[in-house]
Amino acid sequence: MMRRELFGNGALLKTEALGRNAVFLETVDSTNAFAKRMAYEGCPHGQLVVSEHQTAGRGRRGRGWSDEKEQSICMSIVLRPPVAAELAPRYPIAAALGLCDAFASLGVAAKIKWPNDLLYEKKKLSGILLEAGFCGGACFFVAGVGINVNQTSFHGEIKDTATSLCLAAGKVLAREAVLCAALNAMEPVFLLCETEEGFESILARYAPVSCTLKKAVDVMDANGVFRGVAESLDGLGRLMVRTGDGALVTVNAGDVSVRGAKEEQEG
Ligand code: BTX
Repeated sequence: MMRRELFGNGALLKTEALGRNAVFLETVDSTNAFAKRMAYEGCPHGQLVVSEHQTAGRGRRGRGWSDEKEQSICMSIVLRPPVAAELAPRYPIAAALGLCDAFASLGVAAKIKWPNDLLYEKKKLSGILLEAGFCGGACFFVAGVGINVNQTSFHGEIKDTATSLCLAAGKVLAREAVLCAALNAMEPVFLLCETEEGFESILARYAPVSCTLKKAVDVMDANGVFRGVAESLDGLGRLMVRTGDGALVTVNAGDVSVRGAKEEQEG
């Protein structure tokens, strides 16, 4: 079990709001579902829900997320920023950048596969699921984060596509330290989402750690697959893809899967 006393005693957690109210669970269906229920009941900005295990961990677009008890981090954070719901797509981009900073501080140079997968040597270390809701006339977001921390092997469909911080860093990591590093790094990046200039500064930092931008990509939407070059992100974090006939197509994270054109990893 993660040691709660190591987490919130001020030694590791440096945030103003993220994680200052925290629920630690043994097992839950999904921390995102639990956090959403707390958000509807009025929990504060920054509320954290952590579980040792999820029985129905959710990925994007109906996919699942698996964990290994006591080896992973499954967490969700309730955000109540003073922004319109339309800005929601900025938040998974910000979360990915914050996690990338956190992993770098732990000695792991991860890359971000748009919109929000953290990869190490092309294998998935971490995934983010951003969900939004409305309550009391204001929107809230739930940022769900799954991190493979100390797993040394994976099974089933992710056997060859997943990795962990432990495998990448070559050592076992204290999950409390990883959790606090993640919260410490995400908080300032979430704040930057509130202004245009702030989000521009996120994009400037995102580009060098992206393994999608400037690459050929296959975009799969409801109508099929098209190929192009991932040129940039727009002010909402949507991917701008230049197709072979010169058109610039805006790609929404919720609608498509993007894959490196050389049949790399799907996400
Ligand atoms: P995603 O849809 O980008 O990725 C899901 C896909 O990733 C799965 O279909 C599977 O192929 C692969 N996968 C599943 N589990 C793992 C894993 N542990 N490591 C590597 N690859 C995996 C990414 O969705 C968003 C995941 C968010 C998970 C967090 S955990 C806390 C919170 N609660 C919740 O229910 N979801 C979020």
